[in-house]
Amino acid sequence: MKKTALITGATSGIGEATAYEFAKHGINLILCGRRTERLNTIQKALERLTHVHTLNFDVSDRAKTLEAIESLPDDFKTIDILINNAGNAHGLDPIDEGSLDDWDAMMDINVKGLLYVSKAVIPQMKARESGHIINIGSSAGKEVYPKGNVYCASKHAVLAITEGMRIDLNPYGIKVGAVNPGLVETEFSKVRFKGDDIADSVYKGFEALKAKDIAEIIYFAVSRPPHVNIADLLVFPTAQASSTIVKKIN
Ligand code: NDP
Ligand code: 8X3
Repeated sequence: MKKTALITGATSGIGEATAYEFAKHGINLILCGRRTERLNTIQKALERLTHVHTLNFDVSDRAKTLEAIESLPDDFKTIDILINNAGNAHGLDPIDEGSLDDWDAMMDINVKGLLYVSKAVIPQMKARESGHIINIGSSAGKEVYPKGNVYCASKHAVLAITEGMRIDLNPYGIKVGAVNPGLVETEFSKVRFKGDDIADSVYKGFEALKAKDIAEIIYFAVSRPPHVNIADLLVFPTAQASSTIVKKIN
């Protein structure tokens, strides 16, 4: 029987690459994001490989999130795999200089958005006593770096929520794990630096991870046998040793 996965943040980067990887393996897809045009383009590309449904909503909008997931047609109502991926960093500033809007965005999207989506999906997994949730954390969820303050806090929260989910959902046989990447070359830096020139320099001088590298790891995690749960993975590019140590060539 084909499985169905709901992926948040499927319009670019890691989420989009995971959609392609899952489609290759015949997993039915519910693709979520705010950019409708991109959702439509990806749906068109992947419909040749699998069944695809799109949901256009902002994860930080509680009512819209619950409404969107509630609106799923019968064919897509049973969600076997949830990939909580939507999120971004907004800004990189010392704690006293950070923008309140950036802080709100990171906590509302990376933390509360993940909770809202999970709240909408978990009851059916619990009722079926099966399901798999993968939260996309970050190396920033394991280590705080200069000026990373609130982004790091949001990703530390993702890790704590992952552990909490794993404990609370353990009686129901639901797998819960986190994949925590280091530097991945996506639109992430463009969002963080709001299109500033600095965004282009983030991945210069070393080979960063590609979104596909993480997508393949996510597929590996969801394709393990029923008794195996990959609980927590930290994935760096070879050039990276920690959040602040990256071997670069000029
Ligand atoms: P991208 O910017 O390429 O993708 C972010 C995705 O999140 C987009 O699809 C975007 O879709 C979606 N998204 C953002 N805000 C919202 C929102 N309010 N509501 C719904 N969807 C939203 O970045 P990445 O692929 O790199 O990031 C994916 C995840 O990986 C994030 O959680 C990020 O923190 C994490 N991560 C990234 C790393 C990196 O170096 N790139 C390293 C470690 C972790 P849309 O704009 O269409 O809504
Ligand atoms: C993304 C990795 O180091 O840019 O979560 O915070 S980092």
